[in-house]
Amino acid sequence: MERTFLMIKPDGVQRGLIGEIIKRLEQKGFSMVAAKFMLIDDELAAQHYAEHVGKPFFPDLVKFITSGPVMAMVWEGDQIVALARKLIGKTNSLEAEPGTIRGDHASHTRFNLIHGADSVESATREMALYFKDEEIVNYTRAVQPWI
Ligand code: IDP
Ligand code: MG
Repeated sequence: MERTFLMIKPDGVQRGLIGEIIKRLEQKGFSMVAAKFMLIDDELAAQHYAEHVGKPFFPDLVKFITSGPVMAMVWEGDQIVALARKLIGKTNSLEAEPGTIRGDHASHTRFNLIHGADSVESATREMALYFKDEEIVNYTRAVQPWI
């Protein structure tokens, strides 16, 4: 079973979409194994988005991601890293297909509601940035054999 790091961004929290987003992840058959409602400071933002330091959109991205509370989470499921990225939808608002979280609820590239780790390596790195090992809960949902 694979794990990934997912985070509802400040726009998702402010727009009251925490429940909607979590509902979609649950309906897909994924299991939440850790969650933290929190603020991100500039330092954590720079660590999280280290790959984007120096890009034109970086300053606005940091301003956005630190602008209000986020819901940081770890979810579990078979091939969840790639599957969650599909569920989330493409980064560019014009490419985020209807049916995806971004395609259905976001209309701008920066304000795109949810972050999802883009590879198993990124997932491991990001989980460690936000959670201690003991904050991730090991359990199996009773319905798992049917998923
Ligand atoms: P991802 O979130 O789909 O993995 P990344 O390329 O990793 O996309 O970019 C990180 C975040 O930076 C995006 O989710 C979005 O909020 C913002 N972003 C990316 N590209 C642009 C852009 O061209 N303009 C404005 N914001 C952008
Ligand atoms: Mg990314």
